[in-house]
Amino acid sequence: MKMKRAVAINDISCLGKCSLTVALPIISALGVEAVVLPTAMLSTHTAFEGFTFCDLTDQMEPVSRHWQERNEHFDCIYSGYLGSMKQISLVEDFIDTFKNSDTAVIVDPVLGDNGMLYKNFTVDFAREMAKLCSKADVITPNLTEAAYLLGRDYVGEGYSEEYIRETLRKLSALGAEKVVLTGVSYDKKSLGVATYDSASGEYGYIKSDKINSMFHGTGDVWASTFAGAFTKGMSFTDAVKVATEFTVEAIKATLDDKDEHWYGVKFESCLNKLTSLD
Ligand code: PXL
Repeated sequence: MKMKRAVAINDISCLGKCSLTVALPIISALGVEAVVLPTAMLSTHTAFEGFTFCDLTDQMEPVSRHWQERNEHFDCIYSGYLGSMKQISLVEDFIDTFKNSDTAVIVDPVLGDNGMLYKNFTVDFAREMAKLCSKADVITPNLTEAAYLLGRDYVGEGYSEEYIRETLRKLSALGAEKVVLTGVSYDKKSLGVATYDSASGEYGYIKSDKINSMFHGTGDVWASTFAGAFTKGMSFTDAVKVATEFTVEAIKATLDDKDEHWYGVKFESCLNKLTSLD
């Protein structure tokens, strides 16, 4: 049987367990060929002090031109952390070039967390990211990213189900058919992801236990698992479930070592859950 193929457009944080060092093993474990288009190389992710940053923007066009000459095909285009407005526009061009009727475009609009933008990101950058979201079939923001994409205040707790549904509809109005909002919690004990499929008008909420520890890179673990599972052919709802369960397992596997392993989750010990999926 022909293998499905996803291209992950993301940075490579050499140490730190996020972006491509997470996307590659997870997508591969799901039995999907993982192609990478690296946007930058950093010594670590940006939550470490003193990271190096090598911009790879000028490599993105020649790499995609070579693939275009070869008539390469992607079943999924999955973008994550992008370092500049120029890179956003290059990803838009990439989608215009490679998206076919059977290509799923998944944009994880990486902008920030806990109400704050990541280092070096601005409100203007978030506005450009919202434009990229209009080219996606599925977008996967957290609550912070949703606020910046929609240009409204961040509400981190105490919101109603109707507020979340309205947020999902507004996010979908940016242009993506399906929206996943991560990090949604209606009570102290649980945390989950809220979904909206504008084609069917269906809302969903996949709940899991709330773990009172913060780890970096869990958004990338979630989005990479979702991208791999969706590309593999799972339904939107099933791919959301697999991604949520896998991320929670990976967080639980890290709890015994949470101070030393603050920079990312130990997803490696859970990869067998993905390789065993049909
Ligand atoms: O996990 C998101 C992410 C991806 N890439 C880089 C980051 C971050 C979050 O801090 O710094 C370089």
